[in-house]
Amino acid sequence: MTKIFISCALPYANGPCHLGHLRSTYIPADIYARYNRMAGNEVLMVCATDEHGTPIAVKADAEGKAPIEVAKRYHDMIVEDINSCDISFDNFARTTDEIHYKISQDFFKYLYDKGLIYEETIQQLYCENCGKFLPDRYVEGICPVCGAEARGDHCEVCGRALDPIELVEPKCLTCGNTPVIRDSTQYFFKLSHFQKPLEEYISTNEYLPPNVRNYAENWLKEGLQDWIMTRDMKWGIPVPLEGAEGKVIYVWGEAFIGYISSAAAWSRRTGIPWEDYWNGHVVHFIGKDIIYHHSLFWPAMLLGRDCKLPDDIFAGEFLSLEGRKMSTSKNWVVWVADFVKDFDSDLLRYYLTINAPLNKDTDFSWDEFQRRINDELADVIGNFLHRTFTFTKKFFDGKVPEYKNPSEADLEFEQSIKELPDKVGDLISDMKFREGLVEIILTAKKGNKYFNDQEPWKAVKEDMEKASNCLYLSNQLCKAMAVLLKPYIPNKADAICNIINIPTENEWDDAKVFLETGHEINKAKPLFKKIEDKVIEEQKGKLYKNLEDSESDKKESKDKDSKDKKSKDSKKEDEGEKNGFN
Ligand code: B3M
Ligand code: ZN
Repeated sequence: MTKIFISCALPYANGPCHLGHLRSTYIPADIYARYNRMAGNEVLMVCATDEHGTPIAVKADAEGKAPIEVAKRYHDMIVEDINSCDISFDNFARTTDEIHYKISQDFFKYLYDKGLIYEETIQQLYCENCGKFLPDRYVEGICPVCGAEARGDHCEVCGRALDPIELVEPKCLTCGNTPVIRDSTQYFFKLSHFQKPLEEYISTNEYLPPNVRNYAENWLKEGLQDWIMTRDMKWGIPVPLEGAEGKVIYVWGEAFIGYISSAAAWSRRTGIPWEDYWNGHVVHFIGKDIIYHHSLFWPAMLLGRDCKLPDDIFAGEFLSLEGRKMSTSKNWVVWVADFVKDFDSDLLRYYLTINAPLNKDTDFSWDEFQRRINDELADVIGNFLHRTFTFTKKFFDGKVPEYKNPSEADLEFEQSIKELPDKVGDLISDMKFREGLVEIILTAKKGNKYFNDQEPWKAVKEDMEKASNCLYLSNQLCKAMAVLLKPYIPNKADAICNIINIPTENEWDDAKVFLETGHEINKAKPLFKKIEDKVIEEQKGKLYKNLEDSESDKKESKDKDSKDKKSKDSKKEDEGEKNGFN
């Protein structure tokens, strides 16, 4: 038995969840967690909302609200989204929880006392109109590398991380004025100090997947620079040092600690020490855009804090939508809350898993979603279950029949059923979630072929033993699937268990135990309905309408801006005339 610590990247509390979040982190982490629990390992799976930093502060300013109000609103939405998809976190916390402040400040202090954090005075952008420094997203301008419009900390077009001071034509996001440069004292983390141990960590860690290793190796080749760990802003965790009033810890300097503070809150509640899990096997599930942070910055912080490093960092690649990059600002996105209004969340879990392995970028398309649900879930799995159950009811009084004198075909099919649990389990352990699901579908396909070949509808009249064997084995595959599908589609798996009349909580190896002859099953109901074309057309219609609406909203606000500007300019001209300046 192993203890496993699983975390998912902490979502910023500035918007609800969309399909991208689910695909890259929550669903794979949940499959892994559920499987491991069933396989007898002890799992602690945690997450929290990331509530500091400019993403939330800027949103709050725009709404004229306090950041904590905005964070709370989105925290609640995110929790609902996550629950609606049955993601089985043991604890889901907030980085504004008191325990998180305490652990983060202690962590900072520890690094500072060890000489791993030092002070330096640097130049930063300051808005004289707003009377504040402009960290990260508080400033916009032109990317010095690619010339696109960029935010202070990041250019979405070329993907580069930026220092706001590098921006060409910087403008204060709040008031639009051009900022000035001012000196400010900040605290830096000696990341450069960890070059060698990180090289060692990345090159010797047998679990790291190739995408994480490759990215990390490239950055290590460029050489690590020290990291600025603080910001001049109000919203955040105060720097716990004398003379650092008005400064907060940079959001990326404390967000990771959310993994630990969420686990510590769980320990408080349960009395079980989270450290035992951290000292077991630690897996972080993240999106690929934050590989840098997790493969280098976080391990360096942990090394500085004299802690064990994560064993595995699993980074899901991107999900696009109908062939275009997802964008929340353009409303080119499918929100989880909208999806679950119209469909069972298991369909989403199924599609986002089967669609592509996680180490490949992939696309969500409504047509492809419909095709996979109809052709695979309904026609392959649903059909096999339904024909087995209805046939058993009709010809065997709802009882699992006898198995005697198996034929060659029976033995071969029996073998496939018996091998399935280990095959799928090994693949999931190996983070090959899609491949595990493919094995289940292929076996169900085999089941359908076997059923067709045995022709039990004829055999009940001519060769009862053949019909019995066929239904005996078919029920065994249904049972195995009820157990093995649980990590993937937990609701549907429970519904199958209910029809088969077995408990819904199973161990993985229960899939290997055959139902006894005479075991009574319940009445079948159709589990997977086909999705009609008109339903898909409606979804596509909504999506494109959202895009149009957001484009026309933008146009309106642009027109309004330029009108405002014109009226300001003409006002200035008026004043000029009055004062006789022209
Ligand atoms: N809050 C979200 C992101 O950049 C960020 C993750 C923090 S994980 C410690 O995807
Ligand atoms: Zn300003």
